[in-house]
Amino acid sequence: MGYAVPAALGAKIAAPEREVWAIDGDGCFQMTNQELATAAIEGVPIKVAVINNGNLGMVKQLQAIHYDGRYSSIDLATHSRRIPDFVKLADALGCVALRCEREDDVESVIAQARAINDRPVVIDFVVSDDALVWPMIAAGASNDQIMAAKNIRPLFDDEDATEYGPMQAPAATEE
Ligand SMILES: Cc1ncc(C[n+]2csc(CCOP(=O)(O)OP(=O)(O)O)c2C)c(N)n1
Ligand SMILES: [Mg+2]
Repeated sequence: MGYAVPAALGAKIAAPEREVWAIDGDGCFQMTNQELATAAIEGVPIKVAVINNGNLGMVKQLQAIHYDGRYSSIDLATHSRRIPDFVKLADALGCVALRCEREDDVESVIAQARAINDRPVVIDFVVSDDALVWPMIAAGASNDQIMAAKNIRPLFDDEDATEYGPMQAPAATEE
C-alpha cells in the first residue's frame, strides 16, 4: 500500500519515453498521493487510475468471509462523503483530474488521460463498494487451496474435489 504513485514516478523518470500508469486503491492512494506534487513540480507526467470502491476492500472481503459481515474500520467515506474528493485533491496537487462513474465512459476517459503528456493525470474511477476479488487464498491455507468463489474451489486433476469453507481451511502444516 502506498507504493504505486512513488513507483510510477521512479519508472517514468527511468523510462521517460514510456507511458506509465499507477493503478491504485482509494485506501492505498491516500498513503502517498502527496508525491503527486513532486510529479507536477518536476514535470513527471505519470497517470494514476484510482479504483475508488469507498472502502478498504481487501479487509472488508476478509470480514465478509470470516466474520459474517461484521464490518469494522473499513469505510473510507470516499464514496459516502467524498472525503477526500480525489478530483479536487489531484487538481490541488497540480494534476489534471478526471472522474469516471459509468462503465460507458471508461474508454473515453482513458483516451483523455492518454492524450495529456505535459502534466500528471489522475482518474477517480468510482466503482461498486461490494465487489469481491477472486480468486483468493485464506490466511494459513496453502496455494492449492485457492478459492474461486466463496466456499468453491477449482477442480484439480489429481485429487477428488471437495468443497471447503475458509473457516475449515486446513491449518498450516506442522513442522
Ligand atoms: C502498508 C500497508 N498497510 C496495510 C496493509 C494491509 N492492507 C492490505 S489491502 C488493504 C486495503 C486496501 O484498500 P484499498 O487501497 O482501498 O484497495 P481495495 O482493497 O479497496 O481495492 C490493507 C489495509 C498493507 N498491505 N500495507
Ligand atoms: Mg478501496
